[in-house]
Amino acid sequence: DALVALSKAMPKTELHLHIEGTFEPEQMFAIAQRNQVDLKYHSVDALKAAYQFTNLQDFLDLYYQGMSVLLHEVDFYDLTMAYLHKMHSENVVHVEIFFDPQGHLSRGVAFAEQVNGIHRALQDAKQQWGMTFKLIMSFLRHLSEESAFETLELAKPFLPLIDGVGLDSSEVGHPPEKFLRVFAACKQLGLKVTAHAGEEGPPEYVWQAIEQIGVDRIDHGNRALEDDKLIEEIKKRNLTLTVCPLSNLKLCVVTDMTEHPIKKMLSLGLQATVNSDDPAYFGGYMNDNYASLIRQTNINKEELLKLAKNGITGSWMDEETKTHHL
Ligand code: ES4
Ligand code: ZN
Repeated sequence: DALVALSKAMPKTELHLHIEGTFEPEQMFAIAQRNQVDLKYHSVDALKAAYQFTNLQDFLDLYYQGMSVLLHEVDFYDLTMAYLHKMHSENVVHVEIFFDPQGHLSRGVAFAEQVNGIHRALQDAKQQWGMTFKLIMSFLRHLSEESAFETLELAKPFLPLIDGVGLDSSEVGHPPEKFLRVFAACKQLGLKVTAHAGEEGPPEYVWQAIEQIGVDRIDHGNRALEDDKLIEEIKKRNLTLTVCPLSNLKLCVVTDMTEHPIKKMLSLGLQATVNSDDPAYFGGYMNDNYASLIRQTNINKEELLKLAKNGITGSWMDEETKTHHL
């Protein structure tokens, strides 16, 4: 209908996207073959059939298996370019993408191979289409803070290519405060900071991300809605929430899209945005996320435009670039 058409046509940003989560089964098998790596699943259909998750960990187990075929710079380039090509076709004008260096370092893939491949694709997309970007390295929270510090040390020669740091993977049992010192070190280096919080974890983890880490935004943040004081704090600090509707549905953070709280977030005055998280695993890219919200919630035109605008104001673009995109 008309709103879906509008959502497709409007310029959009992606602020919450794991590049390893854009690995489509067809490309995964092609790169596996090229690199002579064995996948546990033996066909595209068998792999796709496994994409049924009841929680975050179910998904993460498959996500780490999938990324295990990425070995060389060109693999990271091809993965990123395929994603950026799709996003250009969906009128996405700016992307801020996460990568998980520890998920590759543990397999002997050097930091340089990862970051150079991803960054070269981002530069090519900027050159070809004027698509702007930020690159965010994410620490795996199920690993130790010491491992995060080691990763930061390996990243140091590449800091000109990296804009910020994030915190992802298994949330419950791994609160933000576990990474207090490494995030302080990142800030000292001038990096922007975000963290997944309140996806499965309690409001307390969102408080920690804000008060102890001092995040510049919050990834997900759904469970912040359980705490009125926390809602006020997020508003006071003008923190953007990078909300991921189809992800929330696939990982059972919401039971049905009709129950998705994004309208509630907007009505509370929270700066919510729409993002795709791990689109190859969750059943859709940017436009699919908007279409699903439009069809399943009674979101209106003003809310739609506000979500897209929040994606620009909540991004880490400089002010001049924001003005250019607004
Ligand atoms: C993730 Cl949806 C989600 N949550 C936490 N960590 C992640 N890594 C990749 N996708
Ligand atoms: Zn995520």
